Order: sequence, then structure tokens, then C-alpha cells
Amino acid sequence: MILDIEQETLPREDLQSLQLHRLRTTVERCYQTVNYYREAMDELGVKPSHIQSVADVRLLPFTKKENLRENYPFGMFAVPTDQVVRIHASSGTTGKPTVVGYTRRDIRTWARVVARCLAAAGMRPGDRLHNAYGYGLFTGGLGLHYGAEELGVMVTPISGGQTQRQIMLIRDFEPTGLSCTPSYALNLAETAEDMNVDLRKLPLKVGVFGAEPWTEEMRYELESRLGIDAIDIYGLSEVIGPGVGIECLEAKDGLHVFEDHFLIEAVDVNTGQPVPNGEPGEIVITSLTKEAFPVIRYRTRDISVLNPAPCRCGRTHVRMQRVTGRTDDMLIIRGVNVFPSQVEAILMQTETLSPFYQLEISRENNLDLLTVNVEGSPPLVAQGRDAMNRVAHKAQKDIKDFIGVTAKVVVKATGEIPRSEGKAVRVVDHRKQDK
Ligand code: DLL
Repeated sequence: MILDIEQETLPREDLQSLQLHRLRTTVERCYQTVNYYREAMDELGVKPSHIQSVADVRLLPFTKKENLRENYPFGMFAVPTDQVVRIHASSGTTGKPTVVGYTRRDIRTWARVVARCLAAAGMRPGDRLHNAYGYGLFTGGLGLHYGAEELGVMVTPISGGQTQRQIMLIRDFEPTGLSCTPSYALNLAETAEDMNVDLRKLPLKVGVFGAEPWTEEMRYELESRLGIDAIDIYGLSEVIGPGVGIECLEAKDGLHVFEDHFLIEAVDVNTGQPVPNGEPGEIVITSLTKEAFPVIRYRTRDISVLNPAPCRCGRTHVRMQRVTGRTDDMLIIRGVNVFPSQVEAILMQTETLSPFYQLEISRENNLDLLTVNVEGSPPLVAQGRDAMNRVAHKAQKDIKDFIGVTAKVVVKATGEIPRSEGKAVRVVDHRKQDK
């Protein structure tokens, strides 16, 4: 029997009545205990008693990252701090981090949803997980760690870095699962190849990869180089950390969001109005069971598409398409919108290129210039500069044809692009430094 599968296969009606009960409790608590929520609701003239159905969530105000920052560090907590047993924080590119807190029960809830994720990825008690997500304020390491223990999986708390040593431990401990960012998984695959360790011959069977956008092309690359099924896991510290949703092993087609804990909407980025299922929108999440740090209609800035169709795994929880990027990752190059993941897809379809790449943006004569730096495959690099330039031209043309943006592609030798140990730095924007 798969852990918690009854909750994940609830008929919609039963799920909605559970959601409504939990939503009302959450809204009531937020209103009573968090100044920010009370003021924001009062401003809209909404009272907790107005929530009569799940759809009434739309009456509630949105919460944005800025609102969390304004209440740094503990102003959004809905319990006294002596009931908070853990904090995490998201790094944030500018200024202060966003701090999130967990009660003892929150830690249990979190462990449970991550355990469900590992189960959906095919892991079972007795399996072993090599957990290379970073431990610390980032939620990846400890999130996967507690989830693995909850499921009854033996976990190696290796964190990121010391990649050669990691390969040695994978060889010696024989984990069946690997959890890390997809970019670090690629780094591990390359390092193993350099060390003449064939990961495909080891018991490793599944990778639980997330915390950054990645593409189907990258899935194929990781699956074939590691000899595993690569599964996409989603989450964000503001909502709980990893464990908001995951693909199932059966379909690998959209991430099931655990709707008994998280109420999910997709809205138009500009108007905030709901978009119909099947259309892209910004993902907005309301937590239904969190105590210390509940969130009401949190604007994730992640773009995805919701799909309520039944899944062949039997789960009834709605699926969200893999997140291709967040609104603030979107580059606007001479008026054309580009997500780094679109460039990734094109580069990875070119066999003579390796999957290590980085985008650089600069400004020349008042025009934005996008440079795509990508490593050639070792056989291409061996052929020399002319061959590398020919591939660069072809990739440049593909990027123009498929994305519509003019980019300069530079094919580099092996090892010239920095390797990732956590979330990969996909974009270096010189315009920001120049200002
Ligand atoms: O990245 C939590 C996490 C840890 C998720 C481990 C999965 C695995 P934050 O550091 O707060 O939390 O960053 C959250 O990362 O809003 C997305 O933009 C992005 N992200 C997370 N998972 C995915 C994914 C963790 N599977 C932000 N695909 C989110 C694309 C993802 N983007």
C-alpha cells in the first residue's frame, strides 16, 4: 500500500469539503493572529465568515514576496515564537531573505508530504536515498531528509559539493534514489564518467530533481547518463519547501499538487483573474494545514498550467505542468520574451553540444545583447575551432527560428562553464552591474 494514497485519491467532493474546512480554519487563524492578513482583508472588506465555498478563496487578498519582506523576520508568524521549532530562509537575490517558520506539527506535515513525494517517485521503505540538496537555511536538504526518514528510507545527508567523494559514496552505499538539483545531477554524472564509475550499473533507480527549472531534454539526458527515472519535484520555502507537488513515476506528465494541504490556483499575471484550466498562469497557493507560517493566496511568480484530468496513477490531485520559469526569470531581449529553459531545450537538441550552458546579457550601443555560452561535446571540441563555430552558427539560427530572439552563441571547450553545486546560475546579467 502506498503511503497516504487514500488522501491522494479522494473523490473531488470529499476533497473539497476537507479543503473548505481547512481553508476556513486557516483564514480565521490568519485574521486573528497576523496583523498583515487582518489589515489586508479589512481593506478589501472581507471577513473570515465570507468563506462559504472553496471558490470563495478568490475573495481573499493576494500575498506577495514584498509583503513577507516587509514583515521581516517574524512578523508573518501565526503562533508565538516559542512554538516555532525551526526556521528556514530563502536567499533572495536582493536585500533581506524571506524567513519562514515551522511548529513541531508543521515539521511532521512537511515530512509527510515529502514522504508522499518519494513514494510517488517509486521509493519504498528499505530504499536508500543519497540526498545532495544543500543542508542549511535552504529547505531542500532537511526537507528531503525528514521525508526520507518518514517513509523509512535510509538517507545519506551528504549536501552539495565534494563531488568526487559523493561518487565514491554512491558506489559504496548503493543508494536507490538520488535527490539534488538537476544541474547538480548533471555535474555528478560527468564526474562519475571522469572517474570511470558507471552509475548505470549501480542500483540507483530514481532521481528526485527540482528547485530549478529543467526541460524534457534534460530529463532524457539525466535518465540516460545515470540509468534512472528522473522525476520532477516542486516546492518553495514560502509555502513549505519541497513537497508541494511531484510527478508520479507512472505518467511523468505533470506534478500532482497535494491538494489536501495546498490550495492551488493559476491567475493572469497582470489582472490577477483566474485563467481557465489548460492555460498558462501564475501559480498562487494557499496553505491549508500550516500553523507557524500559513500563507493566503501566495503569488509564487512561477508560471504553469493546471490539468485536472484523471491520471493513470489513480491520484485525483490536480497536476501542474513543469514550471518552465518564473516571471522574474523571464528575459526581455529587444522586446522578445525568453525563458532560459527555452534556450536549454534548443541547445540540448543539438547532439554536438553538451548540456552545460550559461546566458550572458550585456548592453551595447543601447541594445541588449544575449550571448549563449555552451560547451561543445568532447568529440566536437576535438575537431577544433572551425567545427565549433559551425555548430554555434547553427544553434544561433535555431534560437532565432524557434524563439525569435537574436543571440550570439559561443561554443566553449569542456570545463569552461562553471559546474553547479545547487541551483545553477543560468543567467549573468551585466546590465545590472553596469547601472
Ligand atoms: O527550491 C524548494 C525545493 C527544494 C523544491 C528541493 C524542490 C526540491 P526555494 O529556494 O524557496 O525553495 O525556491 C523556490 O524554486 O518558486 C521555483 O521558481 C523554483 N522551483 C522549485 N522547484 C522547481 C521545479 C525550493 N521543480 C523556487 N521546477 C520556486 C522549476 C522550481 N522551478
